[in-house]
Amino acid sequence: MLYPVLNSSRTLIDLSGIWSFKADDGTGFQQQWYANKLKNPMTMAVPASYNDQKESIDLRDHYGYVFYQREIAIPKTLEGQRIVLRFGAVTHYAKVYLNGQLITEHKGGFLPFEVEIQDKVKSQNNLLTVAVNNVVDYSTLPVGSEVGGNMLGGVLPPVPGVTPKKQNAPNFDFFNYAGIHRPVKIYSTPKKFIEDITIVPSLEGTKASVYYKIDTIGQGETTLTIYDEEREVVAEAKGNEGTFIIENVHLWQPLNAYLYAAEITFGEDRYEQSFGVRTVEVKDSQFLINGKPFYFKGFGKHEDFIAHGRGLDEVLNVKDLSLLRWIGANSFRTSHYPYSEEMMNLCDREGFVVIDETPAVGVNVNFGAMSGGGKRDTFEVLHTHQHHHDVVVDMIERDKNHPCIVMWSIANESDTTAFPESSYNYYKPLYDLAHKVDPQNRPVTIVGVQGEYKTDKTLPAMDVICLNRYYGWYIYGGDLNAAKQALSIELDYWKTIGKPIIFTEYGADTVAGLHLATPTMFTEEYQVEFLRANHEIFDKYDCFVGEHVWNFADFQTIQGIMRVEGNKKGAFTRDRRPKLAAHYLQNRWTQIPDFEYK
Ligand code: BDP
Repeated sequence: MLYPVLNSSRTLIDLSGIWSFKADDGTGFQQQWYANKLKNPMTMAVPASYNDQKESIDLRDHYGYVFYQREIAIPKTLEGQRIVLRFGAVTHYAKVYLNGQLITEHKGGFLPFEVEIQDKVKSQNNLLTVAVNNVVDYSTLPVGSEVGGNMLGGVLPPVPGVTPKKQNAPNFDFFNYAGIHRPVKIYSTPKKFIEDITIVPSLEGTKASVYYKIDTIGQGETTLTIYDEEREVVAEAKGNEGTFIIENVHLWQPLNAYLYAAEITFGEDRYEQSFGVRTVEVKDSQFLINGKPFYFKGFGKHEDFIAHGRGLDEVLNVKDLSLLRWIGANSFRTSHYPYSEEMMNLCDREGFVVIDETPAVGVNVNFGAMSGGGKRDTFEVLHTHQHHHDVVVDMIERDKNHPCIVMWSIANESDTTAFPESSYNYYKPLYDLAHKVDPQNRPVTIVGVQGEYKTDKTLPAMDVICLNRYYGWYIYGGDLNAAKQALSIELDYWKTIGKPIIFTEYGADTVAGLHLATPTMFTEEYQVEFLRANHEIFDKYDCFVGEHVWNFADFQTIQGIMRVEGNKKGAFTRDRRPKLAAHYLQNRWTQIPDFEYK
């Protein structure tokens, strides 16, 4: 799906701003709130999560639907054009009404969707209503418990006769922010238009051979003109599918990006698609970018900030990449959902290397909110199969042209060990699907949870072994010698698989400003010693090709006895102040080269 743009053939209208808003009290659909102006609405900024915009625990913990509303108008100059209403992301389920009519629905909170409206819209006073559902359950990604419980909640049994309020029980460790999280836009195209663009560069010595495919609707001629960064024409082509050559190509390199622009015309329509030329390959136990062994330095992150929750914030994105550069990082994982298109565009320009992850987190009924009693087969209890298939396809279709993305992660910490056969049967088709759908055929992985690793059949079937491990925190917390021994024992096992290993999470909760000369858990000194202990072991293994600390910054979670106003494993605080560990990491990472460390 193309990112919406403004150019000489396409108009772009941004609907960001203050919308009317009302949380459903159970009567919203019955009384057809979408058919008329909301009665006594509150104000709500879009794009952003609604949860933290107002002082109200009921709104913060709201369960179910909310209604967003505003009027839209379409300039008369757009008559005769195709007009599209597009949502960057609505979390988790959206029903969109125009003038009281349902015009589209969408499941999944982290990917875009759109609907043509030229035949449904008047020029003035169109009532646009978006009903948004935040419920997470056995069919959604991420997954929520349907029987209550809270991943971080109380440990004592409930008291008979007490009715707690109905709340989501996320089976994941981040706040279940909801709302219209990414921009809502109207764009126009001519009636005959460019629908999709696929670009697949490959390298032949000093030149690039670039396969392209343009999907168009209607009859017309397609032309391509390829520009370099100086806006010099470096190649031209005609037709909807083919190959062009770029001589003396500039490679897209980590932290040294180079972007070409493909200007495509089709009849009256035009679209400019940027792309980079770089190769990605897993060979033996190395991860090669442009043919050289790459070492991942960086973090798992979150889209998370004060007041706007998970809403798009381009200032924060620029700031975060600036901090990543400052600390000597070269990469991050979009834990635990695909990040905004704006962030992926920015990473293309800045050269950050990205592992792109689906929202499949909590696919594990023997874990967190859903564990209790004997082990159950996750893949029999949950019915996420079709939706999981859809998000893999939609994520790759959205992100396929980004040079910054070097690997797909199809899930985080799923139940790959308790029922290894069921897990393999669930994930192997998704792994194959990701390879099939991706025209660039990037490596595919799943991020593995700490547990009985020797029984796992799923992780060894992936291209890269990605491990989340908490030796020195959830296990052997405070005993770093034991942590190092256990870590070595585990890495000795994974080494035998013969694939590259990346630690996609390791980290220690740390309260900023809490210091002790003798490092104990939660102090800034312990976080440094924890990292140092892990690194001592990582450096002994040639097949260990990447370290992503959990987490880049402190982030919000549900309230509960395990978290003090959120998860505190950040190297930075939630407002982006460096902890002691950030300085330690800067010292280490600026000495580790991006290539050929191992
Ligand atoms: C892992 C999860 C991550 C959590 C982290 C933690 O992948 O989402 O936030 O552990 O406990 O289980 O801090």
